Amino acid sequence: MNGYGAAAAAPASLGGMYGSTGPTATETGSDTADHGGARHEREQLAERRVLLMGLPRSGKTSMIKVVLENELAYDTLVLLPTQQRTAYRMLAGITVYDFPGIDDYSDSQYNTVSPEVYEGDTTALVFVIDSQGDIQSAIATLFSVIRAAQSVNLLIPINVMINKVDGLSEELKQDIQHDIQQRVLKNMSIENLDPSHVSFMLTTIYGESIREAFSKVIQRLVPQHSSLETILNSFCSKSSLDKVFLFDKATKVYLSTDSSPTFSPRYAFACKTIDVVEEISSLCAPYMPAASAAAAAAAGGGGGTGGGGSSAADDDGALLQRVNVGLDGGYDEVFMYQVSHALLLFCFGSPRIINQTSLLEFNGSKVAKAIRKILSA
Ligand SMILES: Nc1nc2c(ncn2[C@@H]2O[C@H](COP(=O)(O)OP(=O)(O)O)[C@@H](O)[C@H]2O)c(=O)[nH]1
Ligand SMILES: [Mg+2]
Repeated sequence: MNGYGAAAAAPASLGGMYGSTGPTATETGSDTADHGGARHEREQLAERRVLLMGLPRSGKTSMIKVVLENELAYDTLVLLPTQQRTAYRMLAGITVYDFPGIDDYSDSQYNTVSPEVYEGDTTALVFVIDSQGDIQSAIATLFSVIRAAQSVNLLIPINVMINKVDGLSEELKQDIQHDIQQRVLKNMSIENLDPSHVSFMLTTIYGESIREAFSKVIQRLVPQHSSLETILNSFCSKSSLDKVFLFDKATKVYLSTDSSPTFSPRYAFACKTIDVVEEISSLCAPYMPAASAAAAAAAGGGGGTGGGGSSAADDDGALLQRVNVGLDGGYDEVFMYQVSHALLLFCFGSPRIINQTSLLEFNGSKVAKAIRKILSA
């Protein structure tokens, strides 16, 4: 659907297996990197990184396939086990490292994870627990990882994703989360580990919860994330908007949002609307005023229009699209602003802003320029 998804999420070069003495290859075999003697040298890891860990078959690789490579959840049913750590590059210089599953943390393979993997204030840890699997072993392994990570980086965010919650009732999901949360926090206090950077999320690859969870993890790693939030706050207040998301179009992960509360149904709605509008756009010939079309073509951006609303492009090819939708029984205005070929602002507003589209376009173009500058996108 999007023009660059595969390239943006393609596996990047691989770090070697820790402690290996020979060349290693990516899972896809497309890239090799020699990290002979890696135990003694510094790891060649991306500065902004997400470490994806957990027991085998908890769903780590599936998450990546669905979120970063736009595969259907059903296509992950027969994934082969991950043999080697594999890197997937995202926007904004962030790399997600998919680790092989860990059966037993004391197993030599995992014990050789170099401590510096956990270092740095732009490193985040995601630990995936299968909600329908062996939770006891998963928690034991999680503790080994927390001990190792906090011994070198006390501030590392630890995101526990309780996965495979599809098909569970709301009540059961809450019970499972409560149970896991209680056990982890209790044991942390017994072991004198710091619980303040541990968070818990319920996820399934069969829904938007996995993209939302990834968004929350990744936001903190985005360059100048607090400046982005300030820009979006000001965009909201100056343009009478209720909520703005800055989306990576390829993955529908949001890189930033304003500081008002984020409600999951709104995020899920935004994802679905982007899909629908893109689908319509791919079917319809794009309409653009002649001058704007030329500017968009020159900037190499633009994309399609449509989705039942109006559109206009600014000098940089950034494009405003308006879509009327019914939300929560009420009637909201939804605007999408193409910041670049890769980024999109998704704005929720009340019906009264329908008369202020020129203000929105003006402010949107300023905000888009500032975002492009920050993210070099
Ligand atoms: N029902 C369900 N199955 C999932 C989910 N996530 C992953 N799976 C399945 O779990 C199995 C193992 O997934 P995989 O990604 O290989 O796990 P990994 O070893 O942690 O990388 C696959 O058959 C996936 O389809 C989920 O959210 N719900
Ligand atoms: Mg795997």
